[in-house]
Amino acid sequence: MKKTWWKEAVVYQVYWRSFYDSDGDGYGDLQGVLEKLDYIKELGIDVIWLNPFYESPDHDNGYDISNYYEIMDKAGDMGIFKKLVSEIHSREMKVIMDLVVNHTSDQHPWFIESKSSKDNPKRNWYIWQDPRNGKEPNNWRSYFAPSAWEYDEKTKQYYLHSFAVEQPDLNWQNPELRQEIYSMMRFWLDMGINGFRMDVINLLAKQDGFPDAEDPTNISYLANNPGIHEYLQEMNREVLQHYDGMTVGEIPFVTPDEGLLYVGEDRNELNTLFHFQVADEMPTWDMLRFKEIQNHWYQGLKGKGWNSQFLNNHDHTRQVTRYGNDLAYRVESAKLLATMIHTLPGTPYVYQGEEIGMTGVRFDSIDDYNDIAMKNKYKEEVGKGKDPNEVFDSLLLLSRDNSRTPMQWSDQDQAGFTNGNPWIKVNPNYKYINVEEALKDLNSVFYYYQKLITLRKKHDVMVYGDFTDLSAGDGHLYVYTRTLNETTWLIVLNHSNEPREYFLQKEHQGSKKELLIANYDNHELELGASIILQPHEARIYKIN
Ligand code: TEU
Repeated sequence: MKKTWWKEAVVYQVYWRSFYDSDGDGYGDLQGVLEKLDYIKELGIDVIWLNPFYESPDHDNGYDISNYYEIMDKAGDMGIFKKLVSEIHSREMKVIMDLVVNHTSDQHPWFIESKSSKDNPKRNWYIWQDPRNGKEPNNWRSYFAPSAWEYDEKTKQYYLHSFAVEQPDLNWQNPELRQEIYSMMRFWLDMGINGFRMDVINLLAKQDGFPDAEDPTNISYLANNPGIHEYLQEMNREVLQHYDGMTVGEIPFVTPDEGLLYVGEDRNELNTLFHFQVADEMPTWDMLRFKEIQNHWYQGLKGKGWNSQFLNNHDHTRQVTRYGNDLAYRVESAKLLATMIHTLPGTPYVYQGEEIGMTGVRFDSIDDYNDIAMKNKYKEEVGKGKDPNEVFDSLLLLSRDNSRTPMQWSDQDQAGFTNGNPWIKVNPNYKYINVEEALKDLNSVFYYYQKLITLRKKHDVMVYGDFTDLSAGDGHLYVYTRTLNETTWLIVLNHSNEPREYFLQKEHQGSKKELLIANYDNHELELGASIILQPHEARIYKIN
């Protein structure tokens, strides 16, 4: 495959409001990111992805934008942002921003105008429909609300919102709106940013005629609708192809075949994508399903398009809690998951705190939570008469706040995140899981990530090597090779709480091998017929 910087890169996601608070208001901020750039650089990161910091009433933590050209006070201001970009660049890193253009805030002046009357010139910038039999235009649900439609008393129509009521969907059929978005993208690219993570970008096109869904609870009808590829190709022609940026589309409800339509190298749309098959289909770890998903995507994109690898982000519970063992084997398991993500085909993402093995959280009451998705769901279910405690318990594992608690810098007050009152409580385990500890301990998760990232920089096989799964059918061991020209790496992972034996293929036995990295103190270089792996043990061998 064609070599490009974004295939070779490791991306670090900074959820800035929980990263580092430089001014004591309880929110992380851009100045805070700036102050921690050396830390990110030390890890070996190439690209920083910043979650949205545009002006916003902040109902959905910045994903409800009221002005695309300004920066919200909590985050800082344009001067600080420019300085941040230049400091990132001077450390030879790149920065990508969130692009949120499926919807705006209901406080965006465009929507205020659109809502003001049926003949307002901006009416058609959003999606308005007449009631059907005095009710919603159809039975669609939204991500965050029981209906995707909200009634406006004044103009007696409903508007569409795929997310919260406060996040009306833009009407991409309108060419004027599209041009306005393209100018906005140029504005930020011209300022020197290196690309975009594109929020739910496959939701831009809507189903013609707004038909009822057969199963309204399966909201995949919101995604991948006719017209989407024309929009993205136009966006590419008008904006993206004029910059050497990277684009990663957030693309839920997509199969590898459909995914290729977004990221195929001959398609002129996006560079790479996040699909959510793992997140959506695996509430907890399922080795067989995971292998199947990886194989599918590898086969589907092979030689034609590029994938991303991640197990968590600001919407999904921290990986060591959801998919590993955050108690008895927290450190081993955090390292195993890292080994896997950094050696599977695609660009790896590190979500802040993952590199020190931060875990999910369990607060006592719904009042300690902030996540609009969780809170709306709680209200909806309790409203139906369900037992509040049961509803609360059922929402804990997947609450988005699991990954949004403040970054744990030290064992000081508020984990060293802020001098003030943090906007969301810190995870009480900061006393022993924190950056200061990690940097003192040569066996820490942090240094393991650093080593993995260094390997990626030295060895093309980790980026471009062909992938072969050698462990089909095994529910605990994941063993695969990456091969590029004469070089072959063998990756051996025991994703379980018990020791397990792996029987090597004939051609991998014998002669001395190079052990490139391992998460147990172990130097077994002679590979016999089998190896015994400890719980959550991970090793990478160079076998050729
Ligand atoms: O998330 C969209 C979203 O809900 C998916 O990422 C979801 O996690 C996926 O479909 C798997 O189930 C994005 C942002 O990341 C999120 O924080 C925002 O709330 C949302 O869009 C609305 O902008």
